[in-house]
Amino acid sequence: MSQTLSPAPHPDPEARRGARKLTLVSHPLCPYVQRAAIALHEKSVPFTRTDIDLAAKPDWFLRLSPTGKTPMLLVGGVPLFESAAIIDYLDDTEAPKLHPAHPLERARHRGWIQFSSDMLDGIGALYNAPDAESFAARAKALRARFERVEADLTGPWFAGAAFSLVDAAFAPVFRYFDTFDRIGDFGVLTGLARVAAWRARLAARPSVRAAAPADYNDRLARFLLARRSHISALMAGAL
Ligand SMILES: N[C@@H](CCC(=O)N[C@@H](CS)C(=O)NCC(=O)O)C(=O)O
Repeated sequence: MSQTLSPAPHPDPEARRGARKLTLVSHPLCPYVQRAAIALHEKSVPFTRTDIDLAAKPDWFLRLSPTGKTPMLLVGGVPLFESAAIIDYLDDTEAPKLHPAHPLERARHRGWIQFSSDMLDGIGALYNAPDAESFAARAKALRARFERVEADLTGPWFAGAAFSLVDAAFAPVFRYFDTFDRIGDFGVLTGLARVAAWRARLAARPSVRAAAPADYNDRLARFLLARRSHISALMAGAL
């Protein structure tokens, strides 16, 4: 009887990692990339980060990525796309687990990760608002989402004592406000005490600090100024 055997895993963990070299294809300002970088750091997984110019996407990237968006994680040459799928894969393959073990809780966490993606869309809508009126309406809509977060947040991390992928997904949301706060108080986070404590805790987490370049705030400020939107006009006086 013939038998098909898969090769035995190499006994050396470093050699095993080598067979599955990880490259995170990134953009310095991309909040979705930060999710993956945070998960990799939390799991102490070595990886190479390759930044690309999203205004002039390289051919190799377009060939590999069906969406043409960052992040893309190359796993030994296999392209993974969509940040939620990437962090799920990392959680399936690398310890410690950052998703809850219970399927019901895990599904709830995935819902909150999608909620944070919708908030990133809301942040994009805010910084692209063309005038004061639309800016105020978009700030109000974003605040309503943060009020919902304030109500559902357990603390000290989103779901209690353990740092989870929901924390990894929200950290880049808050990072925008480090730059927004230099421009003005848009009333989005005002008076949300539990959210404020969570934001401060996330900002101090080594994985969160390492997920964006040191000059992130200055890069983001330049990006916002170039939008020629309402926020750019506010910045002309504030920065
Ligand atoms: N749903 C995607 C969103 C990724 C995304 O929007 N990436 C942006 C940069 S932060 C991008 O690559 N934009 C370039 C483009 O859309 O052409 C995910 O979660 O990975």
